[in-house]
Amino acid sequence: MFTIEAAELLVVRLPLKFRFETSFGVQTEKVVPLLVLHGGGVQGVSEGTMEFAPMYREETIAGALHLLREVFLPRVLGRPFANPEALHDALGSFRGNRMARAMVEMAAWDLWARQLGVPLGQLLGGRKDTVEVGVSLGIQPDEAATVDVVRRHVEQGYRRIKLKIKPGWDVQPVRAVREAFPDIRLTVDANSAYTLADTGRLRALDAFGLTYIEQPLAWDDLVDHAELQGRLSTPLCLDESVASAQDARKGLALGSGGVVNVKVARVGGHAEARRVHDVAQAFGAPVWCGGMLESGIGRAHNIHLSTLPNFTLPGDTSSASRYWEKDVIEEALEATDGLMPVPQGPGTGVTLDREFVSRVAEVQEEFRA
Ligand code: OSB
Ligand code: MG
Repeated sequence: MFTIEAAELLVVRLPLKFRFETSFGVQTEKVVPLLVLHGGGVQGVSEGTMEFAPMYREETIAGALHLLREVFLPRVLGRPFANPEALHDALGSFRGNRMARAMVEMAAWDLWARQLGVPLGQLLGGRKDTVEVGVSLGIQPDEAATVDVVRRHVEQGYRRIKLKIKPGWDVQPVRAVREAFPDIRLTVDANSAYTLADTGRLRALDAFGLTYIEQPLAWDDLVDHAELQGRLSTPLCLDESVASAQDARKGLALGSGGVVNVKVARVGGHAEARRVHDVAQAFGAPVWCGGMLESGIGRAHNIHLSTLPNFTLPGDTSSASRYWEKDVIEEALEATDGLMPVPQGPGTGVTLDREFVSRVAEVQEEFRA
């Protein structure tokens, strides 16, 4: 049993060290909502991965703050729960808004794991000490810059390179990178920028030995992805269009793809992420852990989730120092030779840098049972 005695909602703004261009547009900073839950003398912390505008999925930071303040926190504060899954069920009657609900669920997993004195990954059923990681590289100004940024990350040992693509920026950069690096594990991510009318362009990518093509079609589509998959030899990987284990089952049963990108917050938290992992495993489909440019808090959650056995492809959880001059946690989360060590100790094993966070926070609110 655990009871959430108090909660803190914090919002910090972090400048990104690189310009991140995708088919959505350009990103140069990250607004990070953090939730701290207190209970039994310890605290659990989570990060929201929704954004200012509903570009990736439908959720927004403003919407999440409203729901946490007015709906979700009042529902869970002061109530005893047998485990984080019971807390998840208490929020289960609400529709959508999985990233906002995941903030409560993920912080509860961290709190619960700390109360039990067990690393989060172990509590979820994971067994690894390190997890394999790759990088997600934004759209570059030209082919030379693309090959250059790939070279720098290959030299750092990342186990997979993912290139962001969009119509008009796809075959050329992929060909240039494949010619320069014939043997690397290479993938592309379109963030829903194509339609079935682009089938010819996407088929041209079959020539480059990509491990998968991530989310080429609409964010809420499974049917057209199945049609496209029938016309391509490269496996499709579903990201945006899997919000639950049921979505994963439907997508894999329809043949909408052969690989699933699991983002813990997108599907509503660790319990549902584990169910997505299990469904994919039953279909013989590998999964990998996606990223949303997280601060150290979300990054640590991703690393622990990635210790489950069917995470057999490298994830997007690259070194925190790629993203931030100053992270919100005290520990460094750094990959060596493409291997990210799983933080040791109870829960996520990372510690909020309170001094830094209270200095830069734009929102700092407390809630009591
Ligand atoms: O589609 O995987 C995506 C970042 C923001 C929104 C969507 C995506 C991404 C990334 C970056 O690819 C992954 C990372 O480095 O965290
Ligand atoms: Mg993606």
